[in-house]
Amino acid sequence: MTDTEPDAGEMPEPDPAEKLLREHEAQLDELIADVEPPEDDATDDGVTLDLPGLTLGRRDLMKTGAAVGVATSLAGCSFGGTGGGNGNGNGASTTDHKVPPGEHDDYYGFWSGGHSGEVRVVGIPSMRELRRIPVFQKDGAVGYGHDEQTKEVLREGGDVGSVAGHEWGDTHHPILSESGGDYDGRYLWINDKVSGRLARINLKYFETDAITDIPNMQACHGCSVQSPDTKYVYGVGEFRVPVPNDGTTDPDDADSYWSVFAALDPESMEVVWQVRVSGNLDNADSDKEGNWAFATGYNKEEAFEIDGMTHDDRDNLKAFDIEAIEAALDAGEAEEINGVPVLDGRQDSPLTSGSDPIVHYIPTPKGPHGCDVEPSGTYVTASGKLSPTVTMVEIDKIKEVDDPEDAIVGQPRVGMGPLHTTWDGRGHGYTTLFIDSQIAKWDIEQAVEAEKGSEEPVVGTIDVHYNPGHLQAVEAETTDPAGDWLVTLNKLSKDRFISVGPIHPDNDQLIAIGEDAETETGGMELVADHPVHPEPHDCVFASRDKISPNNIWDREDYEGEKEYVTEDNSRVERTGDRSVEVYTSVKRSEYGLRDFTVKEGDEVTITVTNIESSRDIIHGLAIPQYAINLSIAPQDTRKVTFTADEPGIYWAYCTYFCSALHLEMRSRMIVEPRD
Ligand code: RUQ
Ligand code: CUA
Repeated sequence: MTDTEPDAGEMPEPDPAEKLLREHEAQLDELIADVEPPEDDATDDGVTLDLPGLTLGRRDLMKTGAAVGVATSLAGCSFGGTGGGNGNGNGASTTDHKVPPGEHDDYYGFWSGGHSGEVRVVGIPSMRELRRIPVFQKDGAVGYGHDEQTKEVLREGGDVGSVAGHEWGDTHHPILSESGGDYDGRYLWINDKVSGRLARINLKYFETDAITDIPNMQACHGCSVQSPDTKYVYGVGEFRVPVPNDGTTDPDDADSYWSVFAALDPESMEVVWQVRVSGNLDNADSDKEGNWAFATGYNKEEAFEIDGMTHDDRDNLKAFDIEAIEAALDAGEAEEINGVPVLDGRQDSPLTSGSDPIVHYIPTPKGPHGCDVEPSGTYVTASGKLSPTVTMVEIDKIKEVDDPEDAIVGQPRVGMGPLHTTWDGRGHGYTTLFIDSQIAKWDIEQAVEAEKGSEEPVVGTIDVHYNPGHLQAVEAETTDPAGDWLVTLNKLSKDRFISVGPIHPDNDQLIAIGEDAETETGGMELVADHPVHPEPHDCVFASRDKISPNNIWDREDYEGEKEYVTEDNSRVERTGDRSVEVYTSVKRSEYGLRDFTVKEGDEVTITVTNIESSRDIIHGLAIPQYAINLSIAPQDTRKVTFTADEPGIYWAYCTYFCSALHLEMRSRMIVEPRD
């Protein structure tokens, strides 16, 4: 008990983290209770994993592992009541992450916002939230989805409102465009796990400029770009869905459910190809040379319920051979389905056998989750989730070996519930341990040398609070990570902050990783806790000199037909019996038109230009009775079209406090009755 927790009466409540572990174990017990243990180590398709030093029986993976996890956690952690200190007892922080007033952060951090459907921009190391970029839903704060240009982005992404799931998004994996293996500051892509959608943010303006609704897919989960030059952007379809889903499918026919791996063109955002695979897909990454994409997955059983999904001992890591895929497309092997070419990459497809399979299925322990290629591009890792290990595949071996499992060259035992792995560029991996509530730091080369299943490669662990999902080190997805900071995105915060009611914030923690010390933590030092609105999943960091947004709009970048409206050409133009165009400039503290008159029933288009050229002077135009809410940045022009169906006089006002005369800054829309 800590004094920040509510008084639960006479009985002392079990320590929250301990309770969580017990619950988790109980869940695992329940999960495996009805499942027959396998007769031997063979899986249904006859693949066996002979890994010295590691028992991969089902009970070892799940039940025993959980028990070990509990023991380790109780011994190694100091749960609750330790305030902001480092749980491993290193005392006060010596690593200063504070950025003094007026000074700038070293890194841009881009965070997914989960089912808030947005992307957040956070400065590192201060952890200050700098902005939120709405992606999959309207946002009144910046007028996104209120003007015609951004309405069109949402419309293209699947008619907001016409499909229930398109009312919002669930963003997980932000990913930056690359040139030569480094971030080039042009774009950021983000998935939507609600629907099969992928969106692009233009980093010149930090605004969403495209959303693609990917056919044949529900739940675009993993998201990655093809290094080193962003040849493709990948969207990974997690759920298996009937194609077509028109009511003709036999619900029990697993073969009519699809999960696809999709490649999009980074510029046009069109789907270039899809590969249909066996089992569910999860996370993705690419190699560093443009030859491979990888995806973890689960439910190789293709079952519909959890007990069936967890029946076998193993799942697999899929390696997509880009050259073989492109050759198969050229050879006309694709079938066009709902407008996109689809290759059959299922395990029993002719395209996955022979000398040049388009997909290699590499067997792994059950339910691999995080899929991460380390900076040198030698190994791709699949973090165990249900196994206490990280599986390391040597990329160059994938094509060489006859038996795909021979490409597995390391399998360090890192702890309980490994989810995601990141890199410092000095030869270490860092893996989140969801069940242990820790991060394990391990040595990449030692992990290859050591016996599979050995704990030896682990050089230190640090407690985090609590239950981490993703973690990300600065610039870890480039070939040359900076290696000074790491952020862990913890799913639960529990007692870390004053209570704000039953829906708690998540807790993002900043960890200094610049020093490789021979301490219990291997030099990792916890330096800050940051509460976050639910629910970020992942983040990505770029050095601040790699991103250079515009501070005001450049007229050459206007999207579509838009006039730059000056004070002098502010005007009302009748374009038809029932249509009117209104053009107005805006500046501190007036609109080019102090009022404008239209007729009842007119279709009205208002075009507004912010003629300011001063940085950070934004103006709004709101007419609440007609749900008009524009935000116009300096030198930008935005439009909105609506029908003026109710006669009356309506104030149009500015929504940004832009000057001492902001309150007086008005215009009037007069809607005359049609006689
Ligand atoms: S997932 S907590 Cu959506 Cu990236 Cu692993
Ligand atoms: Cu413009 Cu207030």
